[in-house]
Amino acid sequence: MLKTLLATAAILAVPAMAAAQTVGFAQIGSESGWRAAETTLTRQQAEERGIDLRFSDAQQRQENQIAAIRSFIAQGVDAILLAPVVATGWDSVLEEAKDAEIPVVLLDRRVDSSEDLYLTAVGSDLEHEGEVAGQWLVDEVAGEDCRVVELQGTTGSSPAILRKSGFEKAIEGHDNIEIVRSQTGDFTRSRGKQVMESFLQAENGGAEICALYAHNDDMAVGAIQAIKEAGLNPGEDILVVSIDAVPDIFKAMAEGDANATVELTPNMAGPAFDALAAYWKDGTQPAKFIQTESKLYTAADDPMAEYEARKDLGY
Ligand code: GZL
Repeated sequence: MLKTLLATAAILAVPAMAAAQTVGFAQIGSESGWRAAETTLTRQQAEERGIDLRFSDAQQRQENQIAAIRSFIAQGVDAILLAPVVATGWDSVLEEAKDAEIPVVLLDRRVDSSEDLYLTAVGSDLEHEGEVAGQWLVDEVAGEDCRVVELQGTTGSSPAILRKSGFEKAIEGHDNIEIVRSQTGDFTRSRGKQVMESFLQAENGGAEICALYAHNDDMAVGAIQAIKEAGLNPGEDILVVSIDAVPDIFKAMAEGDANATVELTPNMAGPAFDALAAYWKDGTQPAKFIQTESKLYTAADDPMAEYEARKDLGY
């Protein structure tokens, strides 16, 4: 009798397996290699944690992300991940998530909404990335005159705004460096190539262009193709500096076609799920910003080894 009672007590004492948490992920799209890797790693991180991940690809359209968030709210998910395509226009839908008591975690990009509308934001210091890229160019040209063309990211996105301001901060006071043309390439290879072609055409075939600063590697890779088709040597005639550290930029570096990149980790979901686990467990409030590292890589850093280290990460 006692044995039965003890056995029964033991069974009752075992906490029921926690039901799998369900998380909705309102992803921007698949505009770049980096974005594809972020999606891949988010799925992997969710699987490792037994999280049921519901995924939405917004094709870089804010209205699609807002619709996805409303759908996740209606499904009663336990949390929402949002990589906001642009920085404005989120207050209303974030209020709806808050009213439904569903925590929202921002991944990668930022919003101009009040901090009380999201649990935390995981991302890099976007302005610092621009400063690192700008400082590399300042050091590289060492006082020589340098006319720069700039491929901006998606208009209105926090990376486009902050990577621009960061680069400008770094070159401030260095009158030998001037941004002579600047236009969005929307973070894609195809647009990066098209806009670079227009820069080359407008700049006497590129003879007076000293450097390209691209807000991401994918636009830089597209621009490299345009520079080659114009009969110039990317990485030599026109220096190439960009951001993300995707595998193909390291391949370009190894071939002498690119010079420097600033790394952006695609694993933002790991820290996000860790913060959510603590919040679900006992309501722990994380810091409002969980910063990821930004590291400079140049052609001196064994680019093919860096390529090999990244090529299977889902870029
Ligand atoms: C930056 C991120 C950018 C990447 C691009 O934080 O939002 O979006 O640099 C991606 O590759 O398209």
